[in-house]
Amino acid sequence: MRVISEFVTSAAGAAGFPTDGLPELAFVGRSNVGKSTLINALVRQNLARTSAAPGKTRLANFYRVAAEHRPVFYLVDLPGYGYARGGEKSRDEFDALAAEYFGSRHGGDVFCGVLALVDSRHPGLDADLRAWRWLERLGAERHVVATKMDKLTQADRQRHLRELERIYSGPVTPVSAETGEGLDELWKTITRLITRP
Ligand SMILES: Nc1nc2c(ncn2[C@@H]2O[C@H](COP(=O)(O)OP(=O)(O)O)[C@@H](O)[C@H]2O)c(=O)[nH]1
Ligand SMILES: [Mg+2]
Repeated sequence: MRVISEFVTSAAGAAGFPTDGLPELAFVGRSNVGKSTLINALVRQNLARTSAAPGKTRLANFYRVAAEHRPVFYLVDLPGYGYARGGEKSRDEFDALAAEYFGSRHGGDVFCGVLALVDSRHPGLDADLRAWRWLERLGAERHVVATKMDKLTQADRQRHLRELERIYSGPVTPVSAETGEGLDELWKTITRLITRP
């Protein structure tokens, strides 16, 4: 599959969000869960800035993506939530910008789906569940992605995936940006999420 992607803009608030009405796919998850790395793996390009030090993305970054047989859409890299050492500040930044982002998208003209990323090593974290419920109240189309599967032992893989599917009451897509596991499967889900029913 051919994928063409480009950085479009960074926005600190609604005034900076794109206005051309393309569908959007937002990446939501804790700082350091692997949002930017997964974006790069999906588009096979070094598009999003990644960092070993959590809590670096303070803005919503928009990337325009044209992939074969799919509508052109924006990938949206939102700030991570729940980075303890950043304290309340980074949580507030996620909350404020995410609320503004989803507020402007929900019920508006822009069609927006969400990938909720959770670390496969830590199923059922409070911060992840809070974000998941919050997205539910918004009525957003959501799908759970378990990141960093390469870090799990064979025994933990099945155990953690079953646990995640129980907690989130539905299918979870296991991925690894390191090995490429699950990326083709995830592209199928993305196509569904960015296509208006
Ligand atoms: N082993 C492994 N490390 C990963 C994977 N995805 C991300 N990472 C690492 O996790 C750290 C945080 O990734 P990043 O994409 O910046 O997280 P973000 O804060 O959610 O955008 C970086 O050191 C990445 O190299 C993965 O699939 N496997
Ligand atoms: Mg990031």
